[in-house]
Amino acid sequence: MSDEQEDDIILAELDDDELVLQMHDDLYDGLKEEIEEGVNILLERGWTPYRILTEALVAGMKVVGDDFRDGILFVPEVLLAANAMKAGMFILKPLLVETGAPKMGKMVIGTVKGDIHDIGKNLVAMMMEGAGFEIRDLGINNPVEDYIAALEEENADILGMSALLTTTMPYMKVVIDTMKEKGIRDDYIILVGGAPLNEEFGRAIGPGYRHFPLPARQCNPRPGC
Ligand code: B12
Repeated sequence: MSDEQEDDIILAELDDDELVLQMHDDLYDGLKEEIEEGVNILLERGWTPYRILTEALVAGMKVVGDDFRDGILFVPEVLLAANAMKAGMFILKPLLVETGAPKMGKMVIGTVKGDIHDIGKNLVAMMMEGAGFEIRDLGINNPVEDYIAALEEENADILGMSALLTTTMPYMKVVIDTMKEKGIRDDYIILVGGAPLNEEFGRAIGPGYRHFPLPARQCNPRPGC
């Protein structure tokens, strides 16, 4: 969309449906200030924080995720979109705590030892948070001990691991095997992700592989999901 056309749109003059669609476009274009404005307008119109999160932000990010997967969007655009989404989440987060979005469970997530690629992990954490999961984000470069300690401390339901390098993805198996040795593997749903992973790898290391975006309802609530 050209700047001229963009200038013509006054968000406050759009009706709710038009505004939500415009916010999807603005997220796609990484327009942080417009997202903040849209969120505030919907709040003023009486939308619940949870409805704004799911219908305006999460639904918009799904388009971004799909287009990234399909090679239509590239890393810089995804980063901008994630940044805009974060700005919207920043407004909504305290309100969500107050109003209580449905709680789906607790997830511990981090990139595996040796891997510092965290863009995808951050996106997944944000989307899971948007879907109602409480997130303990361990950041990058996590040894197995950190995952296990956090799972126990948090009494978590889900472990999420991310790896972007062919040299670091085998570490996921180290984590899963250690969990098996300790007899705690079946206490958790394990999700793995990262560009080099595929379904075959997922089956080989244990957990069923799910490609992001992952709507919570698609996650089969049993070990091995
Ligand atoms: C950005 C980037 C970097 C940045 C990372 C910045 C950051 N903060 O993340 C920097 C510059 C630091 C970097 C460094 C390196 N990189 Co790099 N990097 C990339 C690049 C361009 C994009 C990765 C990315 O962010 N994609 C966008 C996100 C959104 O996608 P994603 O991570 O795949 O996540 C999606 C899914 O996979 C999934 N997902 C991800 N995690 C999880 C977790 C769960 C639980 C679930 C359910 C889903 C899920 O959901 C996400 C959304 O759809 C890729 C190339 C590429 N096009 O992939 C190379 C790439 C991954 N890097 C590569 C390499 C080699 C390196 C270096 C070794 C380079 C070097 N010689 O130093 C270092 C390694 C550093 C290290 N130890 O980790 C190679 C890996 C090759 C290989 N076969 O292993 C790639 C493929 C580039 C290439 N073609 O050679 N890199």
